Amino acid sequence: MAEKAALLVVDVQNGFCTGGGLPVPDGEAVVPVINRLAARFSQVILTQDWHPPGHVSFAASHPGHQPFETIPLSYGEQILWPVHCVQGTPDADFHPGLHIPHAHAIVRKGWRAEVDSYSAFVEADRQTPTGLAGLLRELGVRHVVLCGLATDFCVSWSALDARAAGFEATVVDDACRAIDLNGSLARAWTQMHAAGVRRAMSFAF
Ligand code: VGL
Ligand code: ZN
Repeated sequence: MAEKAALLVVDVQNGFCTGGGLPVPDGEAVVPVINRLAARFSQVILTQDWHPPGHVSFAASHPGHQPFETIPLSYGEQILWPVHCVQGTPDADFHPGLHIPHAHAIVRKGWRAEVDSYSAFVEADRQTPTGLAGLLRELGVRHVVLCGLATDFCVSWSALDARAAGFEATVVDDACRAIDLNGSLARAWTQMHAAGVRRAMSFAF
C-alpha cells in the first residue's frame, strides 16, 4: 500500500555530533527525538554524508585555506569544512543511538571527489541528481518530512530541492540542529518559508 509521506533523516552521523569532524552544536540531541518521530512513519529514508579522502569540500584539500572560508569552485562558491564523514570511517557511521530498524533506504551523498552535495536530491553542481526524487516518486510519496543535521545546510537544501521536485516538504524543527555560520540559519528559514516548506514540531506527528 502506498503511503504518501516519507521521513527523511538527514546525516545523523558521528561526524556531526560531539567529538566528530564537523560537530554541530548539540547535534546528538536530535537522536532520541528522531527515534520517536521515526516510529510514526512506515517509510523512512536515511541520508549519509559520504566523502572520499581529499574531498573538494575539505579545507585540508586546499593548501593555504582554513575551515569555514569560502572559495570559488567550478560549480560556484564552496564553504570549506574540516575533514568529516570520510567513507568507511567511524566519523561517517550513523550515531550509535539512532534506532530506526525499519528505515528502508540509505542515500549517500558527497561521494564524488570534485563535487559537494548538501542536498539529498541534487549535487552542488545543481544538475546531478542523486536518484532520491525518482525513488520517492516510484514509492508514491507526495510529502517529504525532514529532520536531522544540519538545519541550515543539508536539511534546508534537501527541503528546498524536495519542493523544487514537486513534493510537499515539512521540516521538524525540534528534530534538527544548526551550524549557524554567519547567519545561515535565519537565511535558511527565510528561503524555506518562501519556497513553501512548512515548519513543524515533533509532537505534531
Ligand atoms: C553538512 C556541511 C558539510 C550537513 C554536510 O550535513 O549539513 N554540512 N557537509
Ligand atoms: Zn559534508
